[in-house]
Amino acid sequence: DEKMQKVFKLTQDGKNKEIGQAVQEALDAGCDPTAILNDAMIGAMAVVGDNFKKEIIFVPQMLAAARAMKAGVEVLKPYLATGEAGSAGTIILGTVAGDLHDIGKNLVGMMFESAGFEVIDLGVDVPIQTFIDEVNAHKEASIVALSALLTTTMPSLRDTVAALLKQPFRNRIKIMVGGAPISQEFADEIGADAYTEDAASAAEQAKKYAE
Ligand code: B1M
Repeated sequence: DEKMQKVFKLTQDGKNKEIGQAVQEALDAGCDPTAILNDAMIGAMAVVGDNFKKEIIFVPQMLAAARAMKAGVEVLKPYLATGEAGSAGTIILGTVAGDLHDIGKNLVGMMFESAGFEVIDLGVDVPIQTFIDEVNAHKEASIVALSALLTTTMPSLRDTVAALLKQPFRNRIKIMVGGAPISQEFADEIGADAYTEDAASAAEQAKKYAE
């Protein structure tokens, strides 16, 4: 579809000024919001990642694509997040130390909110101690959700989970992990309670914990 193609291209080319309107046009034309997100925007990011690996593009272009994706998601957000915010519980969310990627984490946060959770988003490059302090500060929190996007920050995810498991609050929280290089096998190995592949299934899992 032409409208979807445009969103794809503007994400890939990092056109953060134009993308909002293109997303709106796709929505107005009846394109499915989830398809716009998955096929057009995340699809474009996969191409961007590929081109980066092949050294066709470099960090600045990757960053521009990320900005465009964020601008596009802002327009999509009301169409994706349908649930009522509030009462399902509180989730502490962040990208682990050493890792600056936040688009996937933000989508996970959005889906949690949409599933009725209060989300405390600690951002990116979050030190282990910050996670511990925030869980202590929020007695109502029942889930800690950790994102890691680099093979080089998988050890950081491992260390964060290990530190959380040692805390007195361990029995009060479930530890959820995810991100492109993470697998069920790795999650099991490091002792996380749950691994999910994408934002929607992360929210499904959190809902199961909240039941
Ligand atoms: Co980076 N980067 N990056 N990058 N970047 C990748 C990840 C890479 C695969 C590109 C590539 O080489 N093909 C590669 C990693 C390779 C590896 O690990 N071996 C890479 C690299 C190498 C780097 C740098 C080292 C580059 C450099 O400086 N030389 C550097 C590292 C910086 C750091 O973190 N310390 C770097 C920097 C950057 C930017 C800052 C420029 C930018 C990020 C901007 C930002 O996030 N604000 C960036 C980007 C944009 C990418 C790619 C192109 C896109 C990432 C993205 O947003 N994808 C990426 C290539 C790719 O992904 N194909 C790449 C879309 C997003 C929706 O997907 O985050 O996977 P994702 O989230 C998914 C799932 O993983 C899951 O749900 C989401 C979908 O619903 N999920 C969870 C995520 N967290 C979850 C948590 C859960 C459950 C599910 O439960 C708690």
